[in-house]
Amino acid sequence: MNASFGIEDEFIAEQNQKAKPWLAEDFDHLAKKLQRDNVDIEDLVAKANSFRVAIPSWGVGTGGTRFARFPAAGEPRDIYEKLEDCATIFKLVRSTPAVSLHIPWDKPDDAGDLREFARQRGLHFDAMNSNTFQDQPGQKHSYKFGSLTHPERLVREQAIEHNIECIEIGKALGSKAHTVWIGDGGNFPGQQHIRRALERYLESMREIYAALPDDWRVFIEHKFYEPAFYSTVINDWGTSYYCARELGSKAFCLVDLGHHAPNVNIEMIVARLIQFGKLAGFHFNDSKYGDDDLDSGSVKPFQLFLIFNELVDAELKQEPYFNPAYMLDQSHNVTDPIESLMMSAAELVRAYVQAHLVDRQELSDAQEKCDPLRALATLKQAFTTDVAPILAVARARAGGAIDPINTFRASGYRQRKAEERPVRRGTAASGIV
Ligand code: RM4
Ligand code: MN
Ligand code: MN
Repeated sequence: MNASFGIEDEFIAEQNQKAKPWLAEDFDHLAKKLQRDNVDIEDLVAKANSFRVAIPSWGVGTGGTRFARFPAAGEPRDIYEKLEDCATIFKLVRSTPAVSLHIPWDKPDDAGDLREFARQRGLHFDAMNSNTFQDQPGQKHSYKFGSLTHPERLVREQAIEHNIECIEIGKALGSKAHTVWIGDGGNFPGQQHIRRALERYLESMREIYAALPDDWRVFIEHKFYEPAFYSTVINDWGTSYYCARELGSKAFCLVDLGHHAPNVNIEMIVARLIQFGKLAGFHFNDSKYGDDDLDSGSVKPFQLFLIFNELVDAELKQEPYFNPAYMLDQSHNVTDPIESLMMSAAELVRAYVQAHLVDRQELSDAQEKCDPLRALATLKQAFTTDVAPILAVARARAGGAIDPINTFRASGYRQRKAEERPVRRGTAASGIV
């Protein structure tokens, strides 16, 4: 590959220089304020620095709705260019060293070469993702009426094979988990025998499970509707939990925030899965109506905080089997994907740090003494604390940008990529379509 433009460390340092004086002022002020409650700001900086969230390869391309996709200049055209963009995000925000691949969208010709390309940029590979919700050119059997639960054995076998291939590729890339989301279900009442479809799912998943290396986990991702608009096979966390239990100790339940009906209490689902030792992790995004794939924290930041409140509570109590994998899963239709992903990563760190600010003793006392007002006030106290200086200091100390979005814009990265990446005719869209 020809030399390609990258944002230099010196450029980031130069940009940071401009923001340093006011950041120091805000940081000192916040440190004093927190000190009054016996909170050491340095502990929170350390927490911010320890937080990690994976970037989905498909998130760095422009997404689309079922009406249209508006491609932007300088979008990545293949997995190497996607990794370049992921490396840029990592450089600026420092909390995103892992990338999650979707197969066959990102199927590498040479997994060893891809792994090395990632390693040179400080990146590694998070969970693999299979795709049996679309047909690929040249594919023998269609997934129009399902994949792992299709009535025909041959279709199910093809879908199982594909998942096993994802695991094989993942092994070569150093991944340790495989996520299965299927679109299987029915669009009409009566289309599918509801119980039989779930039996077939389990039968197929057992074969995939058997192909997992000992140190791998498999993540079951539920979703209440779409593309099946009447009945979806893995429609909720209860079904997911049942399947994970049936499969065994390497199977866990993954929570994609957008895969729930509006107003569902997702933090409760999270708490339940933690309690049952089956929480796989997350696909973070936000939504107003359904699987909107909006940027994390853009619509319901308080919900995000309450989810992290459960996660931090479990972290501090060292709950067994608690090892959640964090990933973003968003579709960027009207924003620059790199900017959206950076802002979303920061929103997660914000929620994580704020959740660490919750006075757990105070909360527990309020709960035990049946004082709901005090309990809510304790949560609100943490949620309304502006921890932005902590996030910025954490990023800057790790070599990242104090202001990632403006540093990115000032670098001219996207314009440079528009020159380096002219549209290749006939190439598929790189985001979700
Ligand atoms: C699905 C689901 C999966 C993701 C695809 C692209 O709705 O969220 O996690 O792999 O979209
Ligand atoms: Mn998802
Ligand atoms: Mn989704």
